[in-house]
Amino acid sequence: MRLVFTLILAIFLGSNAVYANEEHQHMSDEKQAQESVGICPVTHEPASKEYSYTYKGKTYYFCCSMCIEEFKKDPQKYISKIKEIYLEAFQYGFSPDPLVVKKGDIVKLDITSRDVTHGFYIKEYGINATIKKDEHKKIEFFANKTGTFDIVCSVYCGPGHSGMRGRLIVEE
Ligand SMILES: [Cu+2]
Repeated sequence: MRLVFTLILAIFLGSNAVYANEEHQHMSDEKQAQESVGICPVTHEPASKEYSYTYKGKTYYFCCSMCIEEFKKDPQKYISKIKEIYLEAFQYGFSPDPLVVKKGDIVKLDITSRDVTHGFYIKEYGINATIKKDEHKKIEFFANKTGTFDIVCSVYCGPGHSGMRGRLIVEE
């Protein structure tokens, strides 16, 4: 029984990964961020509104019903990998800096701007967002690449714009 389940899961994960890649080519990152309900904590693929499960007062979204069952077996195992981080952009930097996470984390950013409109661009993770003053943007990504990455402001925000940098460190 267990083997059958594993096989089905493997097939499902395989097809899902392809789907995610195709989807990515058609949608801009901005659009994807707006429509997405985040990343499935089990497969790390885009989650769907249709598959939600509330645990200890918090609602989590999944890519399929099987992932909900998987999550229920050991919720803490998956929740411990979700890092919620509040981040501020300002003239001319980001706080916290560096932003430090671990490989395998699902990073949920709540980004705001203290002053003017800024951009939040991380090339290696395909993230690019625009954040207006006092606006809160939620950005989620799966930290699957280790290293130190530049966070760049992608919207002209004043004379110091070109020097506006932050760092993302993804630890092994
Ligand atoms: Cu800026």
